[in-house]
Amino acid sequence: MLTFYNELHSQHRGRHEFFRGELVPCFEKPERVDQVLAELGRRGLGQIVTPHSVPPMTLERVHTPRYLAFLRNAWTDWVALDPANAGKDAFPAVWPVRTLRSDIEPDNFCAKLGLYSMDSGTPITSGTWIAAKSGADCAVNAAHALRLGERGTFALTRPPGHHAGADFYGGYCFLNNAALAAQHMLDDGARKVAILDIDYHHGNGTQSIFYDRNDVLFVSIHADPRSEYPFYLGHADETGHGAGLGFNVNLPLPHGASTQAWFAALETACLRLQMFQPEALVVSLGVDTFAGDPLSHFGLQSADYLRVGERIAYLGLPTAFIFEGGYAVKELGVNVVNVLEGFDTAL
Ligand code: SP5
Ligand code: ZN
Repeated sequence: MLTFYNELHSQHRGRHEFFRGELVPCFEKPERVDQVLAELGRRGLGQIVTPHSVPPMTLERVHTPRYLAFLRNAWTDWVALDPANAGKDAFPAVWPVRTLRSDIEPDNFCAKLGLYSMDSGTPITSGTWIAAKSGADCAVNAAHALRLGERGTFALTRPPGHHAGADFYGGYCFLNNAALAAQHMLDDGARKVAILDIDYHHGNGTQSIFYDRNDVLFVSIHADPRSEYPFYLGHADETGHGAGLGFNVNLPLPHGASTQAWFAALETACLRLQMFQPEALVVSLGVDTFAGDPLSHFGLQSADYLRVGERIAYLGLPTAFIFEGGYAVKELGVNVVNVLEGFDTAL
């Protein structure tokens, strides 16, 4: 396993997120990646390298220019509202739902925050842009290494990416690392790429980015959005649109689903991936399916993650793992590295 490590991840350091009427400490914190890096070192799972930066144009293959401009300037604009904002995270407080217009970008920065976001749980901080941009570099590097012949690569980065759409952030995500990885391989000559999203939460951003396309198959196993974030996308009847019809597969599981049910869904996912015959696979690797996760209600145990990696390896595809969610910080290293080791040692 060749790991690309985004050492600038810690530049994104949110203080709080809104939860039920109050500000609570962020679940998505730098210690998450620190734990995985430490465990990778202990287990000696192969080289850990620093990614090269990719041209800014690469981001525009997935995200809109006006969203990227917003995100790049967000912190400066936030502090320009009031110098005292330098000590506070930026949060939206107003959103252009349904009959309100989102085609005109307001001048007011607070209004921009709402235009480009989907929740109040995702703080923008002074280093958010640099962490997210270098994270995107990290994911694209992991994808490119597959094109150069690597069998398995890992993008160790945060903030995560799979909730971020072409022009919005949310769910702790700003740039869609998995989508950028898949798009990069297509731009480099791959004809078909698949994305398997095994984070506890539905990858609404990734789904929406590829929803009308047949060159990317998106398959996701996640908690039923009726009861879990992101709530407004991720149902089984979302199968794609236009040319993309049949190229989106959602496998939602009920609140508290058993580990057996989860692995049965993984089997279904793998069959669909195999039928698609992609040239490469991107895995949105969230381990918030862990029994001890503070946000989630599935029951996977640490040892189960070895089987997850093993099953993915049996697909026989060049695979880039992209780190997403997982908030049981103490066990995070073991759970993530178990997936990678299961992949490496299979066959
Ligand atoms: C990448 C990723 O896993 N994003 C998840 C975003 C979930 N945001 C909603 C979190 C709600 C916080 N709930 C606190 C429950 C405390 N028991
Ligand atoms: Zn998640």
